[in-house]
Amino acid sequence: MNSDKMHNLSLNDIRISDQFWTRYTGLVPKFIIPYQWDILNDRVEGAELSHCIKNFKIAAGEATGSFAGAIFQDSDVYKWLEAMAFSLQTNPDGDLERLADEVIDLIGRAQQPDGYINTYYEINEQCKRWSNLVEGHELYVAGYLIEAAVAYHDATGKDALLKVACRFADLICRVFGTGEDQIHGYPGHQEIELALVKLYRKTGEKRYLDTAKYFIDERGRSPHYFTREVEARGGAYLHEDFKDYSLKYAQSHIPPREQRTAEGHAVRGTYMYAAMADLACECGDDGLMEACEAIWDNIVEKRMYITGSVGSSGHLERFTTDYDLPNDTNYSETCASIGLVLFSSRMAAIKRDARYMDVVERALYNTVLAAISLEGDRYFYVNPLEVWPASCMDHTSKSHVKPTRQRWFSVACCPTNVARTLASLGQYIYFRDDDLFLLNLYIDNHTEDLINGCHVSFSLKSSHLIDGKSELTVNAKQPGTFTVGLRIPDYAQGYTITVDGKPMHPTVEKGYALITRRWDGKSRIGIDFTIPPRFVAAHPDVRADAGKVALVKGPIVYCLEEIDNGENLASIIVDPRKPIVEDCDPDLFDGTPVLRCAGKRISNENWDAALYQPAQFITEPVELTAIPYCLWGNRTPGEMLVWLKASV
Ligand code: FUB
Ligand code: ZN
Repeated sequence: MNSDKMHNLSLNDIRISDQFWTRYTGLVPKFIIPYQWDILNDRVEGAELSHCIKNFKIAAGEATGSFAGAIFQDSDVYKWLEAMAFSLQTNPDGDLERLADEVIDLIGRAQQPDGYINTYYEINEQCKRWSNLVEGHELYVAGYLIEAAVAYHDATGKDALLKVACRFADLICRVFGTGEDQIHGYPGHQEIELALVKLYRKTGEKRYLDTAKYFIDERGRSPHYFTREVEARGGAYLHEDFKDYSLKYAQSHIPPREQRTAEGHAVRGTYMYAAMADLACECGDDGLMEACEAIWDNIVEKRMYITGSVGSSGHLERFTTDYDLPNDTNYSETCASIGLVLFSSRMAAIKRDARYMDVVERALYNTVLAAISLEGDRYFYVNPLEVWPASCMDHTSKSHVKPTRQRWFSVACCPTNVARTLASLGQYIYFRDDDLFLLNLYIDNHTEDLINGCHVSFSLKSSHLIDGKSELTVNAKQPGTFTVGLRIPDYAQGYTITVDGKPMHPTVEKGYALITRRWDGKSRIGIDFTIPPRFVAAHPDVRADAGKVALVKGPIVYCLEEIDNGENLASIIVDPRKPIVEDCDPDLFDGTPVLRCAGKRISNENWDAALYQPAQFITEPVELTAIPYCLWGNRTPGEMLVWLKASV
């Protein structure tokens, strides 16, 4: 299995020039990294306090005070650093690099002599290391440190952070395992597993891979480590939320390789599934891969929102049951969508199967982008598909739903996760192997690579989101034979492919149209997908969407907003047989295509004070404007709706 895996290109080698995406990716070095730096230093007025840098200073003995923030607060600094590292790969910037080096020095000074680093436990000396794996997050935080260190080494070749990470990882490898003198536990929040695989790939040190594998193999074994740990504490929890804790919450009810459905906390789950895919590949473990395939199918066929988000329940941020996809009380945490991207992109590379990239694309274009404002200074943590702001009240089933993006959060895992995802977008565009080059995402870019010994440049120009057209220019500097594969997205209703204007009918394998030939000099591959806007329905067993339709075009899910369509969006009915018109208004989101269609609204004219009366509906015609879901909440706050009532 290992040998079949496709590889990502190095971010150093990809330049994104896409108009749709650079609106966001361009903000990373210019605004997002500096803004988040100010946040981490508590310098943004009106934002929740982070205290992150202060915690490191206290742990390093350079400031006084007590720890503040969530137990995993350090992870925000590490994710910010990883975003910085990815950004430096594509946008070298001396000032930002100097800032990163200063932060890395500080982290190094906060590390303890035996390699341990976690400011919560260092500052709160009475809290014993590794004593509360259920809630403690030490391994989760360590994972982000390791990922940042690998990325920073990739970006700069500097090894200061990598040394810090390796020393901590070495300690973790000594502390955890099956040996008599080792702790037989595993993380309460998965993340270390995929980080250790990265560290193994970076350093070639097998102990990192072995420990990642140990964490997956040990998890869910009976007698359960977490049960014993909680019992040893007399059933006490650090956080009140954990009173409803169950083994399923952290996917430790049965061994991961026996799991077939997505259960429990959605971020924990998706991170673990991503690590399982890595390990299945590295260790040639077919049993683990079988579990990954089944879980992925369960998510995508029964537990995922049309926007590529997961986690139907606001309570415990978790997966629930098949087809339970409520639109206004869901959690759909940004980090969980990012976890789904991590899982699906690994599956795509390992299985060489484009259907996994369909999900990566769905999550990126919808939930991940919705999570950040157009200015980059505000974020969604929870991503509902239906919002009536007045009803998002404290102490209700919607208390977690915020109708407007926030500057920051007291638990702020999502904003830095968005930053690192945007900064590393390039990694998803292509996969490559010795003689195979696969185009996954139709995002304008330029890259160069050595394929089958031949130096080749690839340039993609695409107006995919508007008219379905793209052109990939392949420039082979020396003649060479290799295969170029083009992903045929699941939403394409038809397509044509040409090479230098001549129609081609390439074979399609697992969703990739494969063109094998001897490439010599410049060739232009034209790809024209039929992707009209359309109404789609959900499986009839999705109770929340029964009798409703959503507007989509290609990967983009659309929604109605109050500012364009008036209040009470739930009173609108559309006829899915009626045409949808595409329109571009230069004054609306810089001409981003919007969709317009006719509908009708149930009027309240014939009602007086009565709450109920004999059914008699009066409707009035309305012209509706739908905008991309990812852009909602960027204007006057108000209602938002994805699934519209349909006259069937
Ligand atoms: O526990 C760490 C992070 O905080 C989780 O991934 C999020 O769901 C949030 O609860
Ligand atoms: Zn999050």
